Parts: sequence; C-alpha cells; structure tokens
Amino acid sequence: MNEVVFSKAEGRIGIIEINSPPVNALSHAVRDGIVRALQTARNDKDVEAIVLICAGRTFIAGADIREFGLPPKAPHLPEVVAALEASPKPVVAAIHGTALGGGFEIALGCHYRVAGVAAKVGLPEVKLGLIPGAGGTQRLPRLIGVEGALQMIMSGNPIAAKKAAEMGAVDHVVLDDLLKETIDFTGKLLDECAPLRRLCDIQIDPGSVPENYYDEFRLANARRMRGYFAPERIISAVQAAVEMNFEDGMRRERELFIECLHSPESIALRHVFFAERKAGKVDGLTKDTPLRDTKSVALIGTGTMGGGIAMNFASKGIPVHMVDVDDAAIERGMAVVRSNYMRGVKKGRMSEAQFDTLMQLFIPTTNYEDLAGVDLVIEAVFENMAVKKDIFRRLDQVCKPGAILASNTSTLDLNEIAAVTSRPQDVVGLHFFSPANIMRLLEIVRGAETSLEVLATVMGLAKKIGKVGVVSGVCHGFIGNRMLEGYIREAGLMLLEGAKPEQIDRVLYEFGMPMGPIAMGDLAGIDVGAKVREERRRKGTFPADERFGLVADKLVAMGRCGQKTGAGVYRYEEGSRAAIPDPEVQTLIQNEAARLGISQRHLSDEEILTRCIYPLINEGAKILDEGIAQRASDIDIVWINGYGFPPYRGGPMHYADHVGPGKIYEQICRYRDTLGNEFGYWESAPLLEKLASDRRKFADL
Ligand code: 3H9
Repeated sequence: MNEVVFSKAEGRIGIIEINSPPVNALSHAVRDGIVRALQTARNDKDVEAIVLICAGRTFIAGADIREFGLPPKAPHLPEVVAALEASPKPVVAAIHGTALGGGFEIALGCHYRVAGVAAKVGLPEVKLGLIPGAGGTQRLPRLIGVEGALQMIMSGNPIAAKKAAEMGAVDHVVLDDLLKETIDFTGKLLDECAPLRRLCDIQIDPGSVPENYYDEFRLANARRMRGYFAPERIISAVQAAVEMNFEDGMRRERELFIECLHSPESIALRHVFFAERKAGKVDGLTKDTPLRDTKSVALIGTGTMGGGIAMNFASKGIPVHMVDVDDAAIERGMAVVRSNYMRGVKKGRMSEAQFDTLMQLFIPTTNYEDLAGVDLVIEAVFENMAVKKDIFRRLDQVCKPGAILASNTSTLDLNEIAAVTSRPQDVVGLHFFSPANIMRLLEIVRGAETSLEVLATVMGLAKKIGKVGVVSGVCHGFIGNRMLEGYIREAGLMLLEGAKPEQIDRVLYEFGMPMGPIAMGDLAGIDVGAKVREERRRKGTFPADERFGLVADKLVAMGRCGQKTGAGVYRYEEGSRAAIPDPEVQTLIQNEAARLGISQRHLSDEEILTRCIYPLINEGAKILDEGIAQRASDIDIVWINGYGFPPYRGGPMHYADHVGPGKIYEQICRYRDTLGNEFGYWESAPLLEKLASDRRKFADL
C-alpha cells in the first residue's frame, strides 16, 4: 500500500483504487502502488479476482507528462501493464471519466474493461508528438483490429463508451454505480470460469491487412501528418504488431517511442500542452475571485463576425440578442448563422429538431432598450473608434449595473472606449478570430480598469464555449496582430527586392504555416490591411516608408482585393481557391522596384524565413517586456490558435528558444547592418539582447 494506491476486498473480489488527483496520472508513486497492490491481491488467498478503479474525476489520464525528460524510475509503465496482464487472477478495469494514453494502456493490460456510460477511452499520445509507449500500439490492434486501432491512435481523439463497446475496446457499459456493477460483472466472470483474456496472446493474421493498406493510409492522412514526427512512427509500430510476435513488437514500440520522446516536435507539443493550461492562470485571479452571471448575451453588429461569435453562445444553450441597425442587417447575420448550423445538419452532426431549438435562442432586435437585462454585451461592429464609442455610451445608459461590456476590437485602444462609460471596470476586450465559431483563440484584453471579477468571468466563459482564452494588455493590435505586422511587412518588402510570391509562400508553408503570408493576405482580403495602413497614415502613426504595403495598396487600387474579387497578388479561376501566379503582378512589382531604385536580386529560402519569423519573435519579446503578455508561452498559444503557427514548433517564443535567442539576436543585428534600419524595423528588443548576452531562454523568464 502507498499514499496514492489503496487495496481492499469485498468478498472474493479485491479492489485496487488509485487516488492521485487531479487526473490519476501514472507518476512513479502510482506505478509502484499498482504493482504492490497487485502483489497483495495475488497473495491474498480469499481474493479470486481484482477490480482496478480510480477515485476523483477520472480514470487514469495517462503517463505523468511532467516526468518525461527526468531519469526513468522502475517500475516502468510497460512493466506495470505486463504485471496486470500476467496476473493469474482476472483483473477488470472500471473506467469513468477518461482513460487516456497510459491509462487506457493499463486498461488494455487488464483482462476485461467495464466503463461508465459517460466515460471515454483513447490514445492521445500523437497530440504530444508521441506514440503510445506501454503496449497501446501492440494490444489495441489485437483487440479491435488494425484499421480501428490505427485510426484511433492517429487521430488521438477519445471515443465514447458505447462506441468503444461497439468496436470491442470495452466489454460492458454500465449506467449507474460503476464499482458495484463492475464487481457484479467480475463475479459473473468467476462463476462462468471465463478465461483470462490476455491480448498479448493474440496473433494478428498478416493476411487480414489489405495490400498497400499502409501506403493508402499515409496518403489519406498526408495533410494531418505534414511536419509531424510521430505519425509515421505510429504506422511503423502498428505494422510491427501485425508482422512481429508480441515481444518483438513491444521492443519496436519502445524504440519508436524513445525516438519520439526526444524529438523537437514532441518537446514543442508538450510545451503547448502545459502552455495552454498556464494561460488560464492570470496574475491577480484566485479560485475565490467572484464570478458574474453570463446567462444571456447580446451581440451588437450581426455581420459574419458577430454571427460567428453569437454561435459560440447559442451552441452552449445561452440565448443571444442579435442587435443591428435594421432588420435587413440582422437578417444578413442570421442567414450566416443558419447556413453554418445547416451544414452541421447536412453532415449529420445535428438533427433538424436540435437546429430548430438552437435557432430559437437568437433574439433579433434593433432596440437597445431590450438589452436592459442582459449579462454580457459584445460589440462587434467595424473598426471605427467614433462608432464604437457611440455604442458604448448607449450601452452605459441601458445596461443593468454589473453587466459586462465587451468589445471585439482587434486593434483599437480599449481604455479609450472604456472611458466613455461610467463603468470602465466592467469593460473588457473579447477579440475573437475569424471564423469566430471555429477558431479556438480568444484574446481577452484587460483594460487599465477592468475588474478582476470581469476578467475571471470571461476567462471562465472562454473555457465554457471551448475557446482558449489568453489575456493581453492594451496596445495597438494586442498580442497577435501587433506581431503580425512585421511578418507581413517583410513579405511585402521582399516582393519588391525580387522574391516571387510563390517562393515566399512555399517557404512559410514548408515551415509549417497553413499558408504563406501572401496567400493569407489574398484569403483575408488585402484591402483590410490597406485600410488599417490608411487609417494609421492619417493618424501619423505609420512609418513614412513608401515601400511598406506598396504592392498590396497598388493592387487594391486596381480592384484586386484577393480571393473575393477573383484576384489579389495571385489570380483565381471562377469558383476555385487555387492561387495562380500572375505575370501582370510581376511586372507591376518590377516597375515599382525600378521606380524606387531597388535592384532586384535572388533571395534565399533562409533569408525569407528569417525575415518573416524573426521580426515576429522580436516583437513578441517587446510585448513580454512591456507586460502586454504575462508570459512567453501565452504568446505561443495566441500564435498557434489564432494564426496557425505550427504546434509542433511550439509557437514563436518556444521556436526562438529552440533556435537560440543569441542566434536570433545576431541575425537581427546583421539585417540592421545590411538592410538598413531607417524605420526601426531591425531594432532588437532589449529583452532579446539581454537573453542573448545572458545565454538564457524565454522559458527561463
Ligand atoms: C502517455 O500516456 C504515454 C504513454 O503511452 C507511454 C508512457 C511510457 N500528466 O486539462 P486539465 C494536469 S502520454 C501530468 O486542466 P480537464 C494538467 O496539467 C499522456 N499532468 O483538466 C492540469 O494541471 P494544473 C497521454 C496532467 O478536466 C490538471 O492535470 N495522456 C496530465 O480540462 C488538470 O488538467 C494525455 O495526453 C498528465 N497526463 O481535462 C491526456 N493530464 O491544474 C492529457 C492532466 O496544474 N490530459 N494533467 O494546470 C488531458 O487531456 C486532460 O487533462 C484531461 C482532463 C482530459 C484528462
């Protein structure tokens, strides 16, 4: 017996209970406890069978990720699983919550599996850049077949108990008292002298796997696998389960697991796992910070953005007032909502009845007075300070005391908006990313006077609607868009210097971005950036650099705004999103370069990559230094979830640590010297310089 694993007996059934909050992860203490408890049950002659169950909110959620990278300590997980499987007395896993990774592998080592109806099982290791390393790749194909196992391991998604039972991964699903019903199930096994079902004894017939199966699987999953290290190793491990005996297969799995464990991709993905959880911890907030109600919401501005935002709440059963200037505007927004939900109906993800119930949650109105009782109002009109201020003045008049007043602004000064109300403590920024019903990021902008209560409430709300909330201080563009500027600027400058759009896009795509900066501009609409530049020029806050945004501005003036107008930097065939390089644009770029006296040259892929990514990192360092972001890992979460930065690179700041802040600092200085620094583009962030001279990393801060 140890402090986290407990044994007792009920009649002839021994019970091993793991109680290691929060998620019963398989720390050394848990592994050691299981082996000892198993031994105790084996030695107890009154015990004929064993039930393995967990206390708290879940069955074992996996290996203890915090122990990865530390010197391994026996008993190792594969040995624990083997000990369960080798038990001469039947062992039955009783699963509630989520049996994940090593947790599910423990269950696979048991001879039978019983699950509560709300339980889920899965092997999510791929999401951490790993393969299952305690026999999952060897036992699961033996239990449910190669196809089901490969799909499950490759997706990493957990499967609900009933589905798992249909697939054969679970033997029995129970509705009520998991322990009691598992004891009954185990008693029956004993009465019926049921055999010990050891998965290691099953040999898969290699002939059962169709010819070319693995190649076809690779092809079908090519997009999902792009840039990731683990998926290819998952295929190899499952192939080993088919082609080798169990012991050799286990050895192969171990080798592949260790390769993954030390890969930069897995280190990055494990960083992302903890970074996401850390982002939820905000200075000044405690578990006791009071929360406000968010039982009703209103959206001001029902365009594509407003509609998308509203869907997040309706999907959680929260009624949403849809407010706009007239019925036609509201109807346009509702049409977007309707067609988005309808897509779900057509794909079978929701029934017609569910669709109707959802649609009833939307309350259209043009009257601000109707918002008197609403808990949270989100303004999502276009980026114009005067319009936003006007709306907040009106909200201040009609909303009840304590209502949260939020703006979806992506660039504007939230403090200026809050200042027009009599309650700046209730004002917060909620910056959703387009499409707002899909993108996971929610930048939560904390104004100078935003109260802790409001902040805590919206952080909780983000989680409730399935977003990852990251807090940002107030500055132009907040964390994400402020960093985007240098990335986009350099791409535009490099066009003038001689790089082809398709080269720039290829380099960033190969780095792992979903698309390159030029293609992204065409998708989002290059007129959007042009408007922001125009506004900033008017205000005198834009660099007096004619080159900055020049190509895009010229194209917008020609009516080429991107995909939506059939042409931007690239050309698009009717109804197609395939970007076609356009010689006309190439001529325009060459002429502009000649006019400005820029002699075009060949740019290496390396230069393109570093000139796009390093300014982004440099700006991130400034953001950190200024306290706009609380920690470097928050910036990583913003860029992964809002801009598609490849998760397997861990986000820009983790990537900076991987390359080395010193190396990045030196390259920025080199660009300062060779490209010139008239506009401060290559001014190194003091924090980056400091890390370089101290030989430290962002993770050390
Ligand atoms: C594996 O098993 C490898 C094996 O195949 C082979 C080995 C040889 N370890 O997410 P939450 C912490 S790889 C350590 O907020 P929820 C988490 O950091 C593993 N800590 O709760 C947080 O801590 P804090 C495969 C862990 O209810 C707290 O628990 N398994 C682990 O929203 C609560 O977490 C996985 O990948 C862990 N494994 O979601 C499953 N898991 O309070 C990973 C959680 O200090 N876990 N913590 O911030 C999850 O997916 C979710 O945590 C879970 C609960 C669904 C379980």
